[in-house]
Amino acid sequence: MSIQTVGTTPFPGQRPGTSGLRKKVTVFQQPHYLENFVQSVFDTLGDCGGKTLVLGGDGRYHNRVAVQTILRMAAAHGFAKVLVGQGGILSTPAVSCVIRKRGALGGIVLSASHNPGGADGDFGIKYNIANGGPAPESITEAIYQHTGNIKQYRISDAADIDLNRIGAARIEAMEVEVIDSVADYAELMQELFDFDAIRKLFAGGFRMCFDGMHAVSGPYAKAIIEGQLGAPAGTVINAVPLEDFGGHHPDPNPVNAAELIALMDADNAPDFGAASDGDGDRNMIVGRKFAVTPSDSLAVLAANATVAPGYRKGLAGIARSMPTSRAADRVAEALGIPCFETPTGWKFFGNLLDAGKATLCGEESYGTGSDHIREKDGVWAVLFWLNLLAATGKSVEELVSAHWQRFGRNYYSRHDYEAVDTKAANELMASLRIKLATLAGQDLGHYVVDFADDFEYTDPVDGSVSKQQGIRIVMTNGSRIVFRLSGTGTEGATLRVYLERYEPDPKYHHLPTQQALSALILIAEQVAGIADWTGRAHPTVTT
Ligand code: VG1
Ligand code: CO
Repeated sequence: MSIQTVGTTPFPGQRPGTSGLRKKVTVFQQPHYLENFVQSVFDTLGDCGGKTLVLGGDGRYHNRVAVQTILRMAAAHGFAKVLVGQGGILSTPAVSCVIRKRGALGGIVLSASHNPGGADGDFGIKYNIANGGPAPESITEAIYQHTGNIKQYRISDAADIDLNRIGAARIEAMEVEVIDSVADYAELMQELFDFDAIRKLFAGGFRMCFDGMHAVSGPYAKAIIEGQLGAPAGTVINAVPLEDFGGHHPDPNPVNAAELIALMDADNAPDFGAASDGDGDRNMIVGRKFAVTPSDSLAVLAANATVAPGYRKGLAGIARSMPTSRAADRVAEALGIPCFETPTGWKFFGNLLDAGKATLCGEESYGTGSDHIREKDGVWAVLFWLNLLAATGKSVEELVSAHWQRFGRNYYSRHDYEAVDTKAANELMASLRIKLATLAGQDLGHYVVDFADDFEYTDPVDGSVSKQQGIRIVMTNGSRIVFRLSGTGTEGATLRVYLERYEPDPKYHHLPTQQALSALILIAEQVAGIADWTGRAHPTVTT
C-alpha cells in the first residue's frame, strides 16, 4: 500500500451550482474527473491532519465506485479518520447529523438529489462544512478556482474497503469506520418528537403511506416509522434504494410521485401520505385527496411548532427562500418573530441557523428543516407532521384549512420549463432585466406592479452579498411572479416561474390552484415572452 501522485489537467465547468457539482454519470466516469474535484476540495481545506471526514451518498449508480476513490484520496491527504455509511449509504440530512454529532471537519455527500439516476442519469458531489451544512459560496468558489489550475492529485493504491460490514478498517495511516447509516439520525429524531404520542396514533389504527421512491430515505423511514413507531409493515413503499431509483425521477412532487397521489385520491386512502427525494432531504405531505404545498407546510409547522418537544420553547425566527410563498411571513408576524428571505439553496440558511436567528427554514421546492441540523430534512418533516396529527387529532386537510381561515391563503404554483436552449433562457432573463426599471406602476390587467427587481441578498451575519438571485415582479396587492434559472440541472437550462396570490377571504379558499392563478400566469408568460424565447407554449412540470 502506497500513496501515488498522479498528473492531471483541468476539466472545464467544475463549478458547484445550487447544491454541489452535478453532471451526467458519464461525465463523472471520465478518468480523473471525480479525482480533480475531490483534490480541489481537499486543497481548499488545507492540512487535514488529525481531522475526521464523513462520507456517504444516496446509493445511485456510481456511488460505491466514488466512495472507494474518495476514501483512497482522503488517506493520501492525511485525514485521521473517515466515517462512511454502510454500503456507502447516507442521506443528506444524515451526513449533516453525523458531522455535528461526531465533531467532524466536514463531509462529502454523493448525490444529484432529485435528478434521475442510473448509468445514463446524473451524479453529483457536494462538500459540507463543520456545522453540517452545505459549503457557502466563498468555499465553493475557492474549490472551483482550484479545479481550473489542478496539475496533480494524490491517491493511495490500497484495495477496496468492505463497505457492507460495520466496523473499522485502515487505508495507509487513516482509519475508516463503516457506520450504521440510520442510527445517529434516528436517535436525534427521538429527541425532537413525541414518539409515544405517534406510537399511540398508529396503535389506534391510523394509516399512512411513505413513498421512499427507491431512493435513500427508505431505510430511514422503515427503521423509524415502521421499526420505532410501530406503523404496520408495508407503510413504507418503494423502500429499497436502487441504483436507478427503479427508473423513476426521485422528486417528491405530485407529478413524479404519481403512485402515492393515486393512492391518496382513492376512496379507501390512508390518513396520511408522504414522500422524499433521492438524497432524503425533500418531503411532500399529502392528506386524503389533499396535497399540501411546501410553502403551506412550512407555515403550518411554524404556527404549531410547540406541539413537538424539540420546539416547545418556541421559534427564534423563520427563514424562507425568496421564491417560497409568504405564508410563513404571516405566521412570523403573528408570533412576533422575524422572517428572513434568502436566495434559493440551503447554504444560505446556515449562518442564520448558526447565529440562532432562525429555527425553522423552508423552500417551495419541497424542502423544510430546522436548527437540528444544517440541511433540509425529509423524514424530519414527516415526523413533525405525524407529531402534529397525533397532538391535535385533526386531519391534514382540517389543519391546513384552519390555517387558511386564520392567516389567509397564499395560492402558489411553480411552472418549470425544462431542458430549454441555454442561450435562449439567458436571453429571456437578460431582456426581463432590461424591462425591470419600467415595470413599476404599470397596470397589467387585474394587477398593478408595485416594484420589480433582481433579488440581491446581503447575509445579515457575515455581510456577504449574492446578486442576481431571481427576478421578482411584486404587485400592489402582494401577489408575485418570480423568474429564475435552475442551478441543479444537467441538460440545457430550466426556467422556473413562481406564482403567488394572497386570498384573505375564506369564501375563495378552495379554488383549483391553476385557476386561482390564471391571470398571473398569463402576465408571466407575456412579460417574459416565454413562448417566443423558448418555443414552449406550456411548462414541462407544474407543481
Ligand atoms: C432546486 C430547488 C432549490 C433546492 C435545490 C437543491 O434548485 O429549486 O430550492 O435547494 O434544488 O435541492 P434549482 O437551482 O434547480 O432551482 V436538492 O433536494 O436537489 O439538493
Ligand atoms: Co435532495
